[in-house]
Amino acid sequence: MEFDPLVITCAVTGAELTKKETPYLPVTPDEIALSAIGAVSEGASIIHLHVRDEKGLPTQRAEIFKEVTDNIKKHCNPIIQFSTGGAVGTPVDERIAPLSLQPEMASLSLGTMNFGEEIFENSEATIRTISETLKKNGVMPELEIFDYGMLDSVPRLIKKGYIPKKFHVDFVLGVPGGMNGGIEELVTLARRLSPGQSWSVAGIGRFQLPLALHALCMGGHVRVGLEDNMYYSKGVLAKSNASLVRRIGKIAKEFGRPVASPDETRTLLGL
Ligand code: KMH
Ligand code: ZN
Repeated sequence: MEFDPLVITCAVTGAELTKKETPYLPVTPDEIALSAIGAVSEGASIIHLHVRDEKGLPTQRAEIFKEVTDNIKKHCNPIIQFSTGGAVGTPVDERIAPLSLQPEMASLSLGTMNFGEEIFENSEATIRTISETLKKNGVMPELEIFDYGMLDSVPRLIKKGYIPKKFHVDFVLGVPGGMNGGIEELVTLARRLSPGQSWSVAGIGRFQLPLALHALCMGGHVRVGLEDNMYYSKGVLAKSNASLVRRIGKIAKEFGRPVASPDETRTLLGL
């Protein structure tokens, strides 16, 4: 079977973890940029980016996104995908703030859900506000699908004009409150996509590696990184984002799927 080169996205820090859980989590702007550069040097072509403020708390402040992005771009040229999810509880006007910087891509979550003990709010009004801002700034969305119903709402949201024709799909599986991170769930979701639709999978925690391996064999793409999984193997913390990217890149090459460069990824996604 002929597959496209593998697009590896690295979600370098997220908004939920802290250094208390893992000392290897990058949190300052310099640490985040350095970690992203390391991930790119191992084959990541998309960086899913969250940033933190001076206290290490999640923020959507545009100037910090700019600082980190400028720093990364001095060394390499990955697609930088801003998070519009922010942290649980971030108001929508803050979530859209960094989009004025016109990144190549940004995430767009398609439904409200329990997120562990909290609520990740993505009402239709929130989705509309984010999607209008994406459109205004010419940013391609990556649709974050945490559960089956979110995928079902895609055609409806396209009809309403909330989702543009071109997008990338990312299944985020294994969040407590979302869809389970089993192989069956991934297969069921991927089967529902239109032929030729690009997709990746982000498995949370212990689901990261098995789901990535299955995506590799199914012709999908993968997202790895400390935002989703702080362990390298059972009970062993991952020492860097680069190590998680390196492992999947190595396996992909052995399997016969070359790893896509940033420019190959741009072509694949139609950016
Ligand atoms: N921090 C999560 C609540 C995204 O980046 O778009 C949401 C999140 C999704 O990480
Ligand atoms: Zn995120």
